Amino acid sequence: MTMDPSNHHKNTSTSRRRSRKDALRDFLSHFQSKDQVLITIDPDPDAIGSALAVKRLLWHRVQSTTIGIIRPIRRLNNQTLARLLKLPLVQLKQCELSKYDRCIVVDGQPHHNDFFRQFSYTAVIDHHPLNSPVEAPFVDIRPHYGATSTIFSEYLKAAGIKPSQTLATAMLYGIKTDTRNFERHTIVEDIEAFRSLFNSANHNVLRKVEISDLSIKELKFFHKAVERKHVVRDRVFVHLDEVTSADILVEIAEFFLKIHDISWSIVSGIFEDSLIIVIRNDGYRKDAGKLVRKAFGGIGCAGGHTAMARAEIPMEKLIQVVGKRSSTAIERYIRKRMSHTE
Ligand SMILES: [Mn+2]
Repeated sequence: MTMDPSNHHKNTSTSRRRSRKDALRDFLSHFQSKDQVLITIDPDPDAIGSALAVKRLLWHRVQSTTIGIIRPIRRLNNQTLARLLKLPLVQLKQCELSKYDRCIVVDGQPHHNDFFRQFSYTAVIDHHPLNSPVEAPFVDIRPHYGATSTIFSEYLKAAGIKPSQTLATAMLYGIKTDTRNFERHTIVEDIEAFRSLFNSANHNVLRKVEISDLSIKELKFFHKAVERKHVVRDRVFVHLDEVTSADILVEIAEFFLKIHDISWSIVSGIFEDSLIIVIRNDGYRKDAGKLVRKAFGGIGCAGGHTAMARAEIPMEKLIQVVGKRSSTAIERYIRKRMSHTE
């Protein structure tokens, strides 16, 4: 950071630093050396990074800290993060909750879900909007922050702690995911936290985590997609029949956009008795949302933004229009609708 020589800046930054130290002291004052502390999280990257930061802040200050996740980790990227960094995350069991003396929730608030609601929290540290009042001995909620990990990078700084590689990597990934690589809701504090964590993080792990969004089972859909694709000028169309999740359609739609002269990718499949059509384009002078509403808005629900859109049509309705449930008929229908509304 550049130094501003003016006194005004000096004063504000000094007072801010002092108040952060006060906040840290206040936070720590709620814990005693005999405490067994439970940190509860809904395990997304920002919550994981924040919980690890709490664990570090309370290290050697309390008897034990446990990071309890309220559900199994679903996203493959996050599973990869936990596996590569060997993160100490514990799936919480109802019967074991009574042994903890103090509970903390980070990157969430007590009323956010039924699991959190059962605890009487000692501390709540979060960045989500404050829609209903939060009562706890220590509350630090900053809705203007892009990530809770950013708040914790300030606590670590106030405590004079240099984060370990594992901690820095998890917090950096938390900030990157919550701000979608600074494409949304980012303030200068998030960028400053990113900068201060950057050199301590393991960028090889981070890269592997960020690209790990496929399972080996899903490869068969890629195989099918490559075999079945229809290229019409700068558009790729693929219909995949039954799929095991709608996410695979998104992954395949994004995959085809990697082809340098393809501008549109239109990938469809049947999931839970609806036809789902996922559309991606290069985002230049195009409007996927408008196109999809025109093409399919009359028969199903359709919407999106300039570069990404999606339509869902109940199979019952689709068959009324298409006549039969065959792949070729469905595919031809989608292609026709998409070209009529150019
Ligand atoms: Mn968050």
